[in-house]
Amino acid sequence: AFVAASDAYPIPTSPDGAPIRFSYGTAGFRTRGDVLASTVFRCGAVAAVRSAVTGRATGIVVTASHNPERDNGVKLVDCDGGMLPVAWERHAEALANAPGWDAMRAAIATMRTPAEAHLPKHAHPPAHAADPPPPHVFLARDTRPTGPALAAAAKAGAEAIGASVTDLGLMTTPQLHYVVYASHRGWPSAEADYFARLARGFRRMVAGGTNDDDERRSIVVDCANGVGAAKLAALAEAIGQSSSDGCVLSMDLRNVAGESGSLNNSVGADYVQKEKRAPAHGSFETLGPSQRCVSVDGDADRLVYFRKKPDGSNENSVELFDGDKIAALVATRVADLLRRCAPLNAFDHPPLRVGVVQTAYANGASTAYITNVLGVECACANTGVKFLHPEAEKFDVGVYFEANGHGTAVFSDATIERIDAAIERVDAGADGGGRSSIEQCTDAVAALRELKAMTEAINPAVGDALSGILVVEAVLLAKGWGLTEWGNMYADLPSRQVKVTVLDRSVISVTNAERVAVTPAGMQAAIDQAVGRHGAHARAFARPSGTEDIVRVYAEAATEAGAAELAREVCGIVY
Ligand code: NG1
Ligand code: ZN
Repeated sequence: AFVAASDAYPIPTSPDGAPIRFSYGTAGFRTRGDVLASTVFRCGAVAAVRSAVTGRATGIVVTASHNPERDNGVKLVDCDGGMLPVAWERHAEALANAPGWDAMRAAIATMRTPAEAHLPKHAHPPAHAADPPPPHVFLARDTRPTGPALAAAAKAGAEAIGASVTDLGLMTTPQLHYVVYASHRGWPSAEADYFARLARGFRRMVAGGTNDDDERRSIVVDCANGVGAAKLAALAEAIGQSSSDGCVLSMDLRNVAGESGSLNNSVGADYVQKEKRAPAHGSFETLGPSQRCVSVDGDADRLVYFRKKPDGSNENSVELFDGDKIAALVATRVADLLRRCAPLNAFDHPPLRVGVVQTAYANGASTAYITNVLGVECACANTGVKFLHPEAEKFDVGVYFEANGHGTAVFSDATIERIDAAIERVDAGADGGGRSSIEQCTDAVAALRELKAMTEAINPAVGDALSGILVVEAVLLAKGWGLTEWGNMYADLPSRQVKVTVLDRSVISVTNAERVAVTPAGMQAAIDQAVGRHGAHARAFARPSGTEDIVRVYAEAATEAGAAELAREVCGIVY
């Protein structure tokens, strides 16, 4: 049925008549929306086959995240709510490019071989292995104009394989991940359950806190004219923004209109982080330097905070609080809370391992802060959430963020069980010494409850701008911090990120979390020499992008001039 239905979704051709080739990049297939129907139809089939193989529901999101509005893309969500196994990216690519019926049948047959199952670590076995449930796929899309037609293609592809499809309409990427994650665990997984969970976690994190200061309470949110706008409005409602008493956070949503062509257009987290400028729309130029602002991207899986530079040298240049700063803030709070929990003796045997996972793009000052000041382990992974998330899962509590603002905190199942068990003991007054000793531990109990609340406010499946905002706001409120105090954690080293266009970026191969070039011969030695000339704090690397046909050069140094000069030198070496 599938191969027959595929005739309605032919592979498009480029102007020279050759079929367009589609590749699965850092985050799925992504290109111009008007050529994607065949790919999305076939991805519907991949999601359905993946569901059949795992015996669990999978997910598919039609989105191109921070890309321009004319683009679209498709991200596949594995049955545990995480990313598709890397081996299956190749299967998806084989099916997307299969030239005819036989090639399609062969690609699907390969996916179905038991050796290719790659079941996720936490996958529960199908309830009735001998009589597996019919495949089931959750589907969502962002606000792009090509979204409805492409979502219909995804649905057709999955149904042609025999899957039932739950079309959730407009959703952020992390919402869809959460739906699949929750359904896998047998939890309520409707959109309302997602909002309720986040809001409950947030309210409990800030329990007892008050915020009478209007300026401290309000944040201005740049929604990138994307799907995050409507969802943030719903979230604001869920945390009780409109109720008059007890409101501790009020969100002023900007760039919500979603007029044609406005998505990610000089707005959104990617723009703000890369340009270090306030969004060009939404009247940000009228805000003062004390106003806390946050930008999300087109599918609301990234967030960066910012404020106007107090010196006002350029009216739109901003002080950025990027993914590194968010990770440092969250890790600090987790470490604080665990320290305060110590009198409860809940996490000593064995001690909880807390870690932060970064990529090579993390500012060196953040790595130094986490390691030397916070005393928390810091690991470095390859670029892309599919590499960071599994690294974070190696810790009991793993905080991971890419510098661009994509990340979350992962509490292992065992850690959550230990937190729950400790809360049960506290509630039963059964902490060895009995009720009186527990009452002596008021602060420890408050810390324990806040830790539990944080596990609820955070999206456990994947990085999520909505839950990220709640967690950052709750931590700032609890610490009594504004952006100045947050910024004082550490000062970023001056850095530059530059794109270099080369004939063939694949000649560059890298190792050691992408920080060292293996090929072409001599390139790394030349980079080392350049770095050596720039003294203490200098660091640089070059790697081929996984989402664009370019090489990314990154350099940092003790001074702005040094970083710029080092970046220029490394670009010269690459070129
Ligand atoms: P590439 O193009 O592979 O560097 C970019 C981002 C990643 C990640 C992916 C997916 C940088 C340096 N790289 O990957 O962090 O977000 O896109 O969207 O920002
Ligand atoms: Zn995104």
